[in-house]
Amino acid sequence: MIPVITAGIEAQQENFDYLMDELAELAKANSMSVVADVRQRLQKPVSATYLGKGKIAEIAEIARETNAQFLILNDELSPTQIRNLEKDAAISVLDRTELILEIFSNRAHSKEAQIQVEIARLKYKMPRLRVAPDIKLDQQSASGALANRGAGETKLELNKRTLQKRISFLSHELKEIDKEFEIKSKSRRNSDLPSVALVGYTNAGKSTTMNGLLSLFSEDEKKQVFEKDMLFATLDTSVRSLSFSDNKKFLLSDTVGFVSKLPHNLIEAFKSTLAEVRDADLLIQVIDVSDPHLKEMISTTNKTLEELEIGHKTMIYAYNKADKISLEFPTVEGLNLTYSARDESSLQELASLIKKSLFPGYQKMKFLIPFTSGAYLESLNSKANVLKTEYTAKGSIVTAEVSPIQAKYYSKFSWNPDENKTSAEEI
Ligand SMILES: Nc1nc2c(ncn2[C@@H]2O[C@H](COP(=O)(O)OP(=O)(O)OP(=O)(O)O)[C@@H](O)[C@H]2O)c(=O)[nH]1
Ligand SMILES: [Mg+2]
Repeated sequence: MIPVITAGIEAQQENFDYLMDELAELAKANSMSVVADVRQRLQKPVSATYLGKGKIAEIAEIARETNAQFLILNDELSPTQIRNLEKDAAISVLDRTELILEIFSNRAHSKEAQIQVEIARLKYKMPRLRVAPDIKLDQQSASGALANRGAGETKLELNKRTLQKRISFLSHELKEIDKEFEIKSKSRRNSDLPSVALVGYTNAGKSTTMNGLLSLFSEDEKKQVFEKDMLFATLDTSVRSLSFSDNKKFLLSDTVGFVSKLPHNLIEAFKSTLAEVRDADLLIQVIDVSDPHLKEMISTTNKTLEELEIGHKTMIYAYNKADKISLEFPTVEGLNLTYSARDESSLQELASLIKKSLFPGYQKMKFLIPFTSGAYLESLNSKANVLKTEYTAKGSIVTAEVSPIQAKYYSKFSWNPDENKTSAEEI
């Protein structure tokens, strides 16, 4: 663990304590341990140095005493602020954005995630490029201060162009990968299966919930996704197809978690990964109910969804980890579920909430299918949830649960023994 100091300015900032606690968690996720947490109350950050003079001196002192390696700031700083702070406090400075980018970079395994993170890092770096004034970059023309500056600027231009080229190259690569994803997700969309996406704050238990649902529906261990007690365990989106025992199918996706002030470049870069969320028919927001900051976490998630331009969608609020505190579970109230992703009856409740939300308007109907229309009987058997089949002289009488579309499709066979017309019952 690398010793670090965290610091932040409380400038009419909402939830300041929460943000500072979160910053410490982010540092931990990056193998750093916080040896001191310095907070300053100011109207607004000092434009040249972010923190005030006194606080900087205090930090320099702490750094000397504790041997802290980095000073981590709670906001995104300007290049000048970072430079001045590093000089005055005599310690390397990282801002919140860089820290998040660093964690993402360490966690990225797939080619797509690696490219997305690298693009975000380069875009962060671009306006911060500078040429160290004491390095003579062009020995031949470094005869005077002005000449030196000119050479530096040229070098800077060159560096910028190199970065820009790399960003273009990576963006092109990403587009190629996305094309493959797009084909896959298009074929999924064409399959007409409704889709559900798990969203929420990082470490809330999305992947554990996904795995719980998967084991409820299938015994195939290979379908399971990675889950771990750490921030941003998941960076890639995984999609699985699930089928209820009555043949109703849907797609379930697990994706990257959110955190406050997620860098804008990172959100931009991850937009394609988050396409499954954008296209979902239903969102399940997983919340760690045992965390005292759950309200802030919900608002962080909702804000990030807004930033991703994910419009208003039906959302199940799934309050997870109820087993960690003395809360009764599972309990359901409308679209709110209190549960534990490690508890089977909880997962069954969640599955039935998903079913109710995804398949409204299903009805139980009776059909009389003449023997001459065997193909219809076959398709009913394979596509609908057939509850009962009776064979009579006139044909097969099938009782089945059907979707509104199916009800229309098979309507010419609908049969009611009493009135001889459609018999439908909401379920
Ligand atoms: N006690 C308890 N722990 C849980 C429960 N659900 C998940 N966890 C634990 O919480 C940690 C995080 O779970 P994940 O499923 O990886 O969380 P996530 O939301 O996918 O996190 P990221 O992928 O990092 O965004 C793991 O150690 C899980 O075992 C639960 O219901 N009860
Ligand atoms: Mg996960």
